[in-house]
Amino acid sequence: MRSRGLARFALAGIAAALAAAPAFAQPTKPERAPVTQPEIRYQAGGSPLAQEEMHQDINPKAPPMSKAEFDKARQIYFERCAGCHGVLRKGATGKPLTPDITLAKGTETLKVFIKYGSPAGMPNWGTSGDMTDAEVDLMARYIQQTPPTPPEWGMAQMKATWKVTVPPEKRPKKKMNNYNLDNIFSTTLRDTGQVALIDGDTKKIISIIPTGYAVHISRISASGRYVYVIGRDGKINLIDMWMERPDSVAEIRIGLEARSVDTSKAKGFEDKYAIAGSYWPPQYVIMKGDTLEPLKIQATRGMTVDDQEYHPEPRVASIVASHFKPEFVVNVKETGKILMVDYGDIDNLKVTEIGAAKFLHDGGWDASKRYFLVAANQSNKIAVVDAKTGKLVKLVDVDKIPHPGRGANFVHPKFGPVWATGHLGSEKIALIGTDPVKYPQHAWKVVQMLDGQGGGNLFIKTHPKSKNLWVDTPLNPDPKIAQSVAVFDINDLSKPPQILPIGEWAGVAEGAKRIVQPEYNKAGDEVWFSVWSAKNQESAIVVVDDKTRKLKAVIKDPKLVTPTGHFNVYNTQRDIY
Ligand code: DHE
Repeated sequence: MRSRGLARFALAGIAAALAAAPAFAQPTKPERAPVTQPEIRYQAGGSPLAQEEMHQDINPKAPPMSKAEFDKARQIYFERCAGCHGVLRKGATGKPLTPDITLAKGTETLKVFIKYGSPAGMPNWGTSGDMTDAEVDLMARYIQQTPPTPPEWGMAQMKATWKVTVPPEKRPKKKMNNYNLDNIFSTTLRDTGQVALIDGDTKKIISIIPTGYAVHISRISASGRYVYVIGRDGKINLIDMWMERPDSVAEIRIGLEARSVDTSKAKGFEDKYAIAGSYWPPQYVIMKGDTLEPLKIQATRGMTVDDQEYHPEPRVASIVASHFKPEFVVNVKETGKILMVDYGDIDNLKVTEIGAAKFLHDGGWDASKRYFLVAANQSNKIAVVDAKTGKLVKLVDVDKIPHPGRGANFVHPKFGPVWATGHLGSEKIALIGTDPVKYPQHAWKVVQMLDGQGGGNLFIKTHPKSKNLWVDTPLNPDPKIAQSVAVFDINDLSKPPQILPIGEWAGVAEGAKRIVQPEYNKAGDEVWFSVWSAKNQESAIVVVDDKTRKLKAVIKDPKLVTPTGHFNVYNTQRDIY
């Protein structure tokens, strides 16, 4: 393997190639829309399952492979392909690559697609120089083998990885530092497996804390004392912000691959429980909030919402905590089900299962925090759930591959309160009415579509005190667009957005400089952006004055390696976005 960069996206578009290419028939009517480059770039992050030992099942019909070859190909598959095609290759957002399909194609045909790619989105691995001919041949043979299954991860495995480094009785009884905790940012340092705690007032790094592999998100406990950080490898770190120097006090591995964590927020349950969901095994676990002791594991395997077929690996995507009920909202990607998990009595757990739409991903509350809006990304829909009644309110059609992060809430001058999402697959920004009492005619409808800079949007943000709506486009293939952000004036949304060259402002010499995730400080008068370059290049954080839209500060430090998400304590704790 000569280069790992582009190769991370290998095979991600095989499904599209299978559907669209003449050799595989039906060239004129692909079953799925072609896979776009932003989609491939987004979904093909390496899976930690690449490191797991798995059993090789010899299928006499598949081309022979030695154990060494099988292990090498398995590693490549989990680093690049599993995100779209699934751990068991049964298809996820990409098509299935099970032996019944691939054996019929045969090695030579599969090799052509891996080597040359296809206009439908399959990268040209061989001709780009990312894969040698031998590696192309290896992968063509591998995807004809019986898919190996990674191990399960139950209570025994969780307990074996659970460590309380500072037990609750040895922790401070009050805040022991002078930091303004509300305005600290927990910033993901993706490729070093760390978070940086940054003081929002002084813009200085307080500490760098080792966490799981390719750490994904941070969430804050109801009291604001604890920060929970989860890595893609399912490792959670619990950080105590009351310590003289905030640090990790407990950790656990809740699965082999994961993305989501949250904490109980209802009255009487503040800081009591944490919950995390995993991609593999497909399950979620409720833990003690102050120690991460695992208490209850629930599987998510089951039937899909539409055709009601069994899905063996429905991944747990976003999880949020209700602010007024002892309930976690757990979004199960491949089955398209939203689970309202009542943690009021976890020995007699009550779970309300709401059928929504397949491929649930990320989402957030409306401004009243009664309604939860979540993207069913490959279904091009936003599902709206009423957390008070525990019912689906509406499936709202939006544009191609909505990706809200947690979305953005503001009061539209004409349509009243709206929640906004951008899209990975188009330049559109959809505004959905969220007030069924005062604006029933607009509720749960797309009341306006704005035109942003282009596709490849991941996150969108505003603040109750601001009149700006910020939209990033880090996955747009045009570097100029990926390195800048669009900002709309909420008072006059007919005006085109202003484009700010954040990457340029960072003063970083070279690098991808993708601008990702606008995040407000506590006061709502500054917006922070990560300038995300490669691991061996300089990255930065750029702080913009919200009112003037002018550069306010650039945070640079050799330790700020690949910053991506950042989470302001106050805003994250209270779900202000
Ligand atoms: Fe994320 C949130 C999954 C790639 C940065 N990401 C989420 C959530 C899920 C998810 C399920 C919602 C968590 C929640 O709210 O409980 N992300 C995935 C993937 O499966 C995917 C597509 C591929 C992968 O291999 O992981 C993926 N994500 C990325 C990235 O490449 C990003 C841009 C950079 C990075 O750090 O890896 C990225 N994801 C984020 C961020 C959030 C997130 C910053 C939190 C957004 C928020 O505002 O809450």
